[in-house]
This record gives sequence, structure tokens and C-alpha cells, in this order.
Amino acid sequence: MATNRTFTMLKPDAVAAGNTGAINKMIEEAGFRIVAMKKTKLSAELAGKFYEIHKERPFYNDLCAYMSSGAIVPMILEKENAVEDFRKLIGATDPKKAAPGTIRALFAKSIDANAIHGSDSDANAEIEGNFFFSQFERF
Ligand code: 3AN
Repeated sequence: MATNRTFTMLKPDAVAAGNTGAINKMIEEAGFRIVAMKKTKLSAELAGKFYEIHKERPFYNDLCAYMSSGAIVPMILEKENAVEDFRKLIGATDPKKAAPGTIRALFAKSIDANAIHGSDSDANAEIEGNFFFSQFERF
């Protein structure tokens, strides 16, 4: 089951710009099923926990401040080959390098405010989904 699921999160820039619906339309049209979804806001402390793997990176503090600056929309998604296919759909971390037609090419503003997160492995998808959702919030 884990191999068919990934975790995503619409970031504060995308939610504030009113792009939630447009991005979710692209996600569903690409064949992903939304298993769990909510609108919420992270405290700086929780953002720090979520991005703990990046603790040593120079952009860690800015990233945590940014990710707790506004509402986000975390989701668990299901599809064959979910992690890899979703990374393709969202495009490169830096929107200047994101392939045309990808979510980041269309909606990201910068490397920090890059519209959307996508898990980079099945193991992280599981950990990240569990961070936001209980078993009773998955359908
Ligand atoms: P991705 O989200 O594409 O998997 P990660 O996991 O390497 O990228 O980085 C997590 C987040 O940290 C990115 N989404 C981005 O917002 C931020 N980030 C990554 N690299 C940089 C960087 N060089 N400068 C500033 N922010 C960065």
C-alpha cells in the first residue's frame, strides 16, 4: 500500500494566492486520488519537526519560518508509482529549472515559495502522511 501513496502539501504562497483549486485539479487530472486533505497552519516548532532532515542545511531556519507563515493544505495521494510520478508532476525544486507545464513552473514564485511539496521516497511519504493524518482521516 505504501508504495502507491505519496504525501504533498500546498505551501503558504500557493494557498494565499488562491491556487488550491487549480493545483488540485491538475493533481486529480494526472490520476491521483486524494486519500486525505485538510487546511491547517504549522507553528514554527512543528515546521521545524517536519523538516528535521534539513536541520543542517543553510536554508533550514528560513524554510521553517516560511512554512509557518500562512495556511497550508497537506494531502495524502494515491496512484500507481505515486512518489516518482508526483515528483514529475511538480517539477524541480527551483521553479526556474522546473519543466514547462509542471505545477512549480506554473505556480511557484521562488525556490522557497515553490508552491508545493512532494515526498522523495516511499518511506518519507509514510512518515510525512503520519505527521498530519490519523488512520481515521484517510478515505
Ligand atoms: P523538494 O521540496 O523539491 O523535495 P527539498 O526536500 O530538497 O526539495 O527541500 C525542501 C524545501 O526546502 C524545498 N521545497 C524548498 O522550499 C527549500 N529549499 C531547498 N533547497 C533550497 C535552497 N537551496 N535554498 C532555499 N530553499 C531551499
